[in-house]
Amino acid sequence: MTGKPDLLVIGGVTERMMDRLTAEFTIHALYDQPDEAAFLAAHGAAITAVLTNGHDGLRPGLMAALPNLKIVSSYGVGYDAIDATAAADRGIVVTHTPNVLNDEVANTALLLWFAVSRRLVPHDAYVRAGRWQAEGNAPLTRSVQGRTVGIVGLGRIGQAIADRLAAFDSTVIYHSRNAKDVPYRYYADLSEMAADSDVLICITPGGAGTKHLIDKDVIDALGPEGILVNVSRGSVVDEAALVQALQDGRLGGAGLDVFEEEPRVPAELFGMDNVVLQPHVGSATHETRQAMGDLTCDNLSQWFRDGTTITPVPECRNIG
Ligand code: NAP
Ligand code: 8YV
Repeated sequence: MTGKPDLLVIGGVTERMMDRLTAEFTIHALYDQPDEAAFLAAHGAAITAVLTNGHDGLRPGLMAALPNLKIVSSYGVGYDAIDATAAADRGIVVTHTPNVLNDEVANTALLLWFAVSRRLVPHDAYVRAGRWQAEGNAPLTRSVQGRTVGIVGLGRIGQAIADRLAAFDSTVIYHSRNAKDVPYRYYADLSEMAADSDVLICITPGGAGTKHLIDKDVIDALGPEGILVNVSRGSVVDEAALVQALQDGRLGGAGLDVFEEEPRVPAELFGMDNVVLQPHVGSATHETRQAMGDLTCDNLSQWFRDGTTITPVPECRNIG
């Protein structure tokens, strides 16, 4: 008996986080348990804190098996894999890591758009295959300068994307549920915005409210010269409709960091040179993951110190 609170760690964490957590908590790593049911029967009642991430979240059955849970600290900003309303109803506070990753994810969004538009990956292959020498200059590409960029979800990260777009003389337009006090044109109708966009960058939360927001109609409105960038959640885009549109030539290209069934990616995309694929790495740099990890741990430490948290999700702002 150490007297330290019992923390259930659901997914992998960095060494820096683990060093700090070990000093403050009795750690139970769920991923090390060969028999989850037996583990929960033995330790479920002792666990007062959970550390998870945007991907693993917290399954409802697991939350139910932790009767004395007080806090869920998630290593990421998106928390669609955690039922925060159910947690709030039980008096459990859920925290996440907003803002510290805005710049990184915004950079990733532009990186994907630029890579697709300027054919970065096929051009790299062209050089490596000796084709530059053998066949001469590669074909021309489409400029990223002076484009109309539609941002789907003008929140913290969406605004960071818009800020960067000024350097590329973009016309920024946006769609969200509510119009904001910003100098960009608001579209209540997403298909209408897609029709006016050269590039559509999707950066809403995931979950039921945004499921397949980018559907066949939106993709068709974006059209054969349009580029779709998704750095939000795979669930936001109807992936089957996207694959079909790319196969039919009804969409110009796509830069995708997230997928409906990660880590499974539709194999049809692998042979397409107008598509750039990333393994959900929008925030995955040493610098940003360190800031996210520190905030994830800070929320836990502060809760056990004084019963408050730094960055609770909106559903839990009245707890602690
Ligand atoms: P945020 O500040 O809450 O912004 C979300 C935006 O989406 C808001 O503008 C919101 O505006 C809009 N929105 C919400 N529901 C919508 C709907 N049904 N239709 C249209 N717009 C909707 O969140 P954030 O910090 O920018 O993060 C956004 C998301 O990015 C996260 O939730 C996460 O899923 C994703 N993300 C991905 C990565 C990655 O590695 N790829 C990294 C970080 C974050 P209204 O309320 O006006 O609708
Ligand atoms: C993380 C993310 O990859 O913050 C988010 O919502 O999607 C990413 O930053 C994810 O949370 C896993 O840690």
